[in-house]
Amino acid sequence: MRAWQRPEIPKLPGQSAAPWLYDTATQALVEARPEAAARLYVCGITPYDATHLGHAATYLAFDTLQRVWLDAGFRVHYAQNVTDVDDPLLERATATGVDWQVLAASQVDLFRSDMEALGIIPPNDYVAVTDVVDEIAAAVAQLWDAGMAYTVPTDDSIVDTARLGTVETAGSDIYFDIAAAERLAPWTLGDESNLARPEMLALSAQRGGDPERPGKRDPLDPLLWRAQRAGEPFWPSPVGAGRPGWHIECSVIALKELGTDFTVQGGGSDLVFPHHDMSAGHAAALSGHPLAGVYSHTGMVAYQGEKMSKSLGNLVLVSGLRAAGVDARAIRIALLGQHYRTDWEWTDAHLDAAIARLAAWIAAFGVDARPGQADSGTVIEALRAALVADLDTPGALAVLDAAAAAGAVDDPASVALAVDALLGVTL
Ligand code: 5CA
Ligand code: ZN
Repeated sequence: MRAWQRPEIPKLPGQSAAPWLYDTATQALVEARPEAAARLYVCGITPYDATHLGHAATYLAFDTLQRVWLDAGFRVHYAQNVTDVDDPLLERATATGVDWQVLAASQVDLFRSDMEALGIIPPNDYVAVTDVVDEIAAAVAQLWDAGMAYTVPTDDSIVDTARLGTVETAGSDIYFDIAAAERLAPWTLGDESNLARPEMLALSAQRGGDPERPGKRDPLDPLLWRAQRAGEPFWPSPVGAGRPGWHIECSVIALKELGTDFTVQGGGSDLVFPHHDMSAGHAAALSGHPLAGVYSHTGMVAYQGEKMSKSLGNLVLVSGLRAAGVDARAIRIALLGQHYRTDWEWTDAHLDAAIARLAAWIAAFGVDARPGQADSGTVIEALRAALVADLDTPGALAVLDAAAAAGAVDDPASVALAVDALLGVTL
């Protein structure tokens, strides 16, 4: 699928070191040092109610990571999915009387235009789930053949019988067998999330799982393939007519585009469990290798006291701010003003502060800035040092604020170039 226009990223003299990132799996800072090319997967949107500032903050964090890798001299291979068929999207389409495909297409278009306006680096591979359903079904069949999947009968599916070995699916849903995968694959439940079972059960119920469903071997076993239901989209497949479960989509797309054991798997902290634990489990079961080396998660942006979320409807949309005439650079600076791993709450004060910052930086480093005595090279190195240390964007912004407040630098254009390359803000 088409992504969006890539921003110009100037090449700077000198270079960053490889970045250090907090890894959710090992709960430690680790050096995200790729061999030649960094391979990054970030979970993409479920296309409705896009693009709110929580989404934007998450994609901006991984944009910053890529800018540091590029500045450190690495190539970057970046893949992202679009969950363009899943329960919440279908529910929204039904509730609003809009065709689900029309809803998804319009929201992906809006997301693209927001990402482009914010100067976010696009993925090299932007993959819609509906474009890889055959590959996902083949992966489900592979898990079945390997003894890591089982059927759960349904009472409301439209029976389409496929034969899996000696078993007739007879309109059954197909689940991942966590216990079998733990025996057969290099993976253990909780490897990424480090959560205990009671927390897992609670989160599974909140985040698309079905721990209460009868007939499952383990309440936490996630759905791999949902058999066809009346009024729902479906695809004929070797595992029966139906549609993909959620976690398997990201495993299949990531393995297809990036291969195994890629550099960083990313997304918001709401995806740590079950989504990233399970996608890593599926990928290990399919490939015999770990999914990724580092599991990186962004904090949640709240608004009016709660996590900004489509289901609550407490949203500030990037497109809304843009339509109100807000400079996209100020939105970017407002988001960069928070560390990517902290949970924080958006208020208009963040935007006002960002607008003031942008003006001060333009005065100090923009085309009309007059050179002075302070050493620009020191400012650029301090900027790099902040970002290398777990993407400390508040630290990077403080470096620029201090330099702007202290009086003129000797080469304002070189600082402006670094702000453009590393923070994606053209002064
Ligand atoms: N399609 C799935 C991932 S496969 C999904 O979670 N889609 S989403 O549209 O709900 O979210 C898209 C991305 O934004 C995810 O990485 C998610 O973790 C992140 N995200 C969602 N809400 C927030 C928020 N309030 N703050 C920060 N990040 C968020
Ligand atoms: Zn995902």
